[in-house]
Amino acid sequence: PRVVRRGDYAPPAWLVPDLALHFTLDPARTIVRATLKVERNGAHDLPLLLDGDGLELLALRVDGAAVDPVFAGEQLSIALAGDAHEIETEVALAPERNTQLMGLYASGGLLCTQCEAEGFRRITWFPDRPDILTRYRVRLEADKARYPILLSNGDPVASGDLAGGRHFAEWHDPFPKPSYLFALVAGDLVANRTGFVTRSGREVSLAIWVRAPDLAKTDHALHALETAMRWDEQVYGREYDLDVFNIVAVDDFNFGAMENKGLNIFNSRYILADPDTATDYDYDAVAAVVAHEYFHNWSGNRVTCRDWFQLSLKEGFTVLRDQQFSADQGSPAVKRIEDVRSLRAAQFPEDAGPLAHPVRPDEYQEISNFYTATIYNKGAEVIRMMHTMLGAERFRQGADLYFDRHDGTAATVEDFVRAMEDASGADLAQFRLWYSQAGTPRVQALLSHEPGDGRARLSLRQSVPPTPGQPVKQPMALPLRIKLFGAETAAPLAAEQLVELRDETAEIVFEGVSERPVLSINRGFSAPVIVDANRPAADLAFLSAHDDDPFARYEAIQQLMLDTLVLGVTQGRADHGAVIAAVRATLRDRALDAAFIAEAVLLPSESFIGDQMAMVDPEAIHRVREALRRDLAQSLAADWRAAYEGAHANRFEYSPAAKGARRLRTVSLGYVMASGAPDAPEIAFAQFEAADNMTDRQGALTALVNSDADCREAALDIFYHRYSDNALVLDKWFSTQALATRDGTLDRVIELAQHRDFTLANPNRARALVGAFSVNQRAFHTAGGGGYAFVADQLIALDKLNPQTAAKLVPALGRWRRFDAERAQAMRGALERILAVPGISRDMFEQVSKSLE
Ligand code: B3K
Ligand code: ZN
Repeated sequence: PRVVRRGDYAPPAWLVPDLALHFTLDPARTIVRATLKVERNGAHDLPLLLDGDGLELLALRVDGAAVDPVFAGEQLSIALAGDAHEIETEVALAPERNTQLMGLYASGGLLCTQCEAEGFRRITWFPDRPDILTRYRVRLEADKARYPILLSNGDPVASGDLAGGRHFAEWHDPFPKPSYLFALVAGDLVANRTGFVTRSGREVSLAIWVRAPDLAKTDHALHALETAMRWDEQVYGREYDLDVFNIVAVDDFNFGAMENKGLNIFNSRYILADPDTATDYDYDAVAAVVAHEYFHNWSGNRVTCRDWFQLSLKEGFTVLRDQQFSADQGSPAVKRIEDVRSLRAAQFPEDAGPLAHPVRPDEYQEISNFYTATIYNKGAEVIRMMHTMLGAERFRQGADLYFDRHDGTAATVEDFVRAMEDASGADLAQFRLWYSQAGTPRVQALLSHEPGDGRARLSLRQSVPPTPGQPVKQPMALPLRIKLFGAETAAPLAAEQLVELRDETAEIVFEGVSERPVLSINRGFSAPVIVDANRPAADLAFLSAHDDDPFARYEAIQQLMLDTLVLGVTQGRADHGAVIAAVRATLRDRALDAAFIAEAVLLPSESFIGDQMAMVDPEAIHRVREALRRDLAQSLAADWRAAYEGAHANRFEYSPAAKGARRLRTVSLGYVMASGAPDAPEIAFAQFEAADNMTDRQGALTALVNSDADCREAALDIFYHRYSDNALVLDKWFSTQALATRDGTLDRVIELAQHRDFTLANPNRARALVGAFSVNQRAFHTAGGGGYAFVADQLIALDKLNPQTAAKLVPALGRWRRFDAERAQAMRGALERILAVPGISRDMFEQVSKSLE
């Protein structure tokens, strides 16, 4: 296989300062004419190399004269004598046959593009690498009735009618950009518009483009966009720079959204929201993704990446920025809890498995496989640690310096870290290991107390586990926020400290500690590490009631639950008393807000419990977790009813308080159902029917689908018929069943794959069934290997259509080392079967072969 290495980077031999693109759009056969102005970059006699993929080359001219194409591997090689030339190409493409959804493709009557990372080469011959910054002029021609709206990057400069019912539009983007940020959209679209005046007085016209029936579902996204634009001015001093900002929603999209300059293209699930069809989770995700793509205008577009090894430069930073934004819109504590939960659910397992890679990888076969939780979420944590160590003010100075220094260029991770150092005076030499070493560091923390001399000693020891290609690791720089509380008085024994652990071991001495201290460590999740503090249940219960850091409080109760569950699985039994008491106290604490309570009282997921064990026993984990759930449900039956009633929101409102109430209501409903109370299904069904919003409706449906209640099938039918014309809600219908914790889920999922509404051609639908099922630990690992065989069949079929989306679903099968011999063998068998398919894509080959190693 082709391997691309970071160390092989060389600056481009030729630059392309200007590009004119002319599209004659047609779904069956689109003609693209490109005129590239190229300039020799430095003294050399290398040819110009252009990338192309699946293009039918119709013409090639150099300085106006036709030439015969010469190919060097997949590239077009053009020998040029002078220092500046004009290259013209003409190619044909078939957007309607593009099932990969990379390059120019058709989606629900629209034509649209996706170019990141290497899709532009599927549109025209071009040096498709992010360090070539080009000014684009684009002319689009299309049938006017079918494609009345024609959009591209930058500002509109001309439009008009042509013969034969056709029309044209011309767009000019004044900002030189890498090819991965190119976009066009053609279609029958309507816009939800508003104006925005930037703080320096630029008037920007904002528009969200959708098909007419969806227009009523765009207010939330548009409002989020305005809020994000204002926030970036206030918090990062970053202003928008064009006269228009367009967003288009499309139904077929490989991931969430794309930050093309001035023309963001979104998966419709991250734009469309109304109370009847979107949950609170969806509303939050819409706002977060709209903000994320908008923030890329600076962190990604104005300053872009030199090469794809630097991907986290834009993604890690932009994720941090969207997390900070979302925290500012609601409860920062709950946002932090959610972010850490998803880091642990997606990134920690990645770091612990065969696909582990550093935040700045050293090599790849297919870059699409590196849009990972490590690049995004761990990358965000790494920058968050700099924020923690430098403080908000110095961090902002570092960010300003970074933007000023590198505006209009393609930069590196090293440039970012150096700007932070130069602006703050901090030494981040050792800290850089976070970019080069993979694996989640572990910290052992041991607190001892000598009442006689009033001293407490905290010994810390860190280790970073080996990962593929990195057997030995150096100690990292870990910022740990630490505080001690008195076990009797519940008072803090000293102010919080920010300890920077740099060596393998360290000892911190606290003076004047007269009462027994309780350790609160990694508060706010200040470092993305696994802390093993071995605290007894009593200390965790204490912290869950008294810690003044909300994250630490959440963490304490979750650790208590986790310890109890792991003990239950490994020892066959565990005392539930401490968990029940802690949950009772949390539920009854009037000072806590509902959203926090809902997060805190939810048991760790089956897969997170599995992640704690060297050998995962999915059935035992399910049994032990269900037993604790039932015990909690029955012991606190009255409390759950009270919480359920108390969290009754009257009419739908999207506010932090109303969201929190709905969340607690759904979590409580889950416990009411788990108690086995005879009236529980009726309560759930009543909520299902009476709900005036999707959060309550789907919450009730989930509770029913997870149960054996008779009305579960009726609820599923009602839901299906009510929303049968809404693809995004049907996705929920599929995923709710694929995630079900009850018996028989595998059979149901196999059946659903035959359903008339199931298709692998739509990535959202494929993920809703196959993706959701593969993270349902118990069902996916059903004894006999049927889950693995099912997923392998689906991935083999999907790879033929859409390799990128298929390859994303491989990691579940790659966890075979953590399962018993029989399961491991069946998982490997499934991987080997995929690998043996003739014509397997590069995307799948890389993921599957690495998973087998
Ligand atoms: N930059 C895009 C992701 C592109 C993924 C390509 N495989 C969206 C984002 O992160 O904002
Ligand atoms: Zn991004």
